[in-house]
Amino acid sequence: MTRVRWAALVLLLGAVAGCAERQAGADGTGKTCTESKDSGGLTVALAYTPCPIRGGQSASGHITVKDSSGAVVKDATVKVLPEMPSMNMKSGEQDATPNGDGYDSKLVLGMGGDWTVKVVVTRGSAAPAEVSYTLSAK
Ligand SMILES: [Cu+2]
Repeated sequence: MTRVRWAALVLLLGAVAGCAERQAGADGTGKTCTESKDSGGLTVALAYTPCPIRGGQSASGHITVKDSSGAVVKDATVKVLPEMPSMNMKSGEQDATPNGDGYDSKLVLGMGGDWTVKVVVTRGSAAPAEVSYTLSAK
């Protein structure tokens, strides 16, 4: 490849990267939505950013768990399991990491469309509590 072609390629790649950054800023990536569900005496809230989630991109999730008295549960094991029922499709399972008042997890919805995001909360030897959220990826 000649020097001129390399220069053109570098310019082209720079233009593509710049475009992606502008789009990320313009479509409100900072917006967070929260949904809450009850199961097995626990209230499990899922906050996710951006809202709506973009199909094929990694979003961030933060899960908080409260017991029936409203106390924050920080000693649970939390798993996140996204599925796309219409296509019998599953995305990568995530183990959420304890952080502050809850648990952090990536949320990777592999494509645009309706997803069921199952969150399984296990405490000690108790039966796991399971909640599902319906999230639409754009
Ligand atoms: Cu799919």
